[in-house]
Amino acid sequence: MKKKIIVFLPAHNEEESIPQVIRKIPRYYHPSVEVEVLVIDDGSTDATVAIAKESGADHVFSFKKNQGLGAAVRKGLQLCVELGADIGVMIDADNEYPADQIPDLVAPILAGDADYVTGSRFLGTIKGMRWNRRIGNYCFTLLQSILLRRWIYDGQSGMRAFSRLAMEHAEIEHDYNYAQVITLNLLRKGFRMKEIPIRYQVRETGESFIKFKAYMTSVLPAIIREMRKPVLKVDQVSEQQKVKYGKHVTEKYEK
Ligand SMILES: Nc1nc2c(ncn2[C@@H]2O[C@H](COP(=O)(O)OP(=O)(O)OP(=O)(O)O)[C@@H](O)[C@H]2O)c(=O)[nH]1
Ligand SMILES: [Mg+2]
Repeated sequence: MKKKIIVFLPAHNEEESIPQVIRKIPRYYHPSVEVEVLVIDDGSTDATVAIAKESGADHVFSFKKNQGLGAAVRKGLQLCVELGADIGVMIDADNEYPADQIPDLVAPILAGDADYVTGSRFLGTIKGMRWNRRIGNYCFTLLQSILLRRWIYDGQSGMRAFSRLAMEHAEIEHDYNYAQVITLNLLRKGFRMKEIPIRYQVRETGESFIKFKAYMTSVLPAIIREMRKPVLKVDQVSEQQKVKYGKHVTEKYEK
């Protein structure tokens, strides 16, 4: 049976870049997968929604008012589950991340080797990231590595894939962002994470939502809340995953 992959894009006023991202998403790259595109429009006031539909988005969900990136990703994961996805992929709508590498991102989940795969810019290539952003990325990634007691290369990636089980269990502690808290949450629950190298190119259009003060005052307290809250381990995740995404899928996929 075909595996359904839903690629979702959280988007806030990205009319210029969203068509380029949607058009780059590989749709028919293998006979045993089907790919759909979902846009989570977070109260955009430009033509993001109309342009996303024109560019081939299969589903568009709109928040009437801007809710924040954390809320948009939470909604994206929930809708992927409701729409019957076996795998959910999130990718930023600002055309900084390589949509053509989505097949590489989902491969470890299809193979049953991981539940959560992130695209790592620091294992791959980076074009145009400013030095302050680079330092911020290193610091927040190091913090996650320390809290989880395992090495992470890129804790703020805007390109990630989730197994269905991971989507069902992922909790996002705050509405402002998801990047750090979702990794802490999934790994604390025992999900298996893998990072793969990706190419990254800083945005050429639109505006970054990151503001230093808001980032510090929202993200740090949310990390503390996430680490303090008790979570249930998802036991035997690997066994369930192996049954669900058996090796035959991988073998077919690799041909
Ligand atoms: N839901 C939601 N999404 C947003 C918001 N602001 C930005 N986004 C989307 O989230 C994604 C990432 O936002 P960016 O502003 O590029 O943040 P970033 O990539 O971490 O930062 P940069 O390195 O500056 O690009 C993009 O697809 C945006 O359209 C927002 O307020 N709400
Ligand atoms: Mg960006």
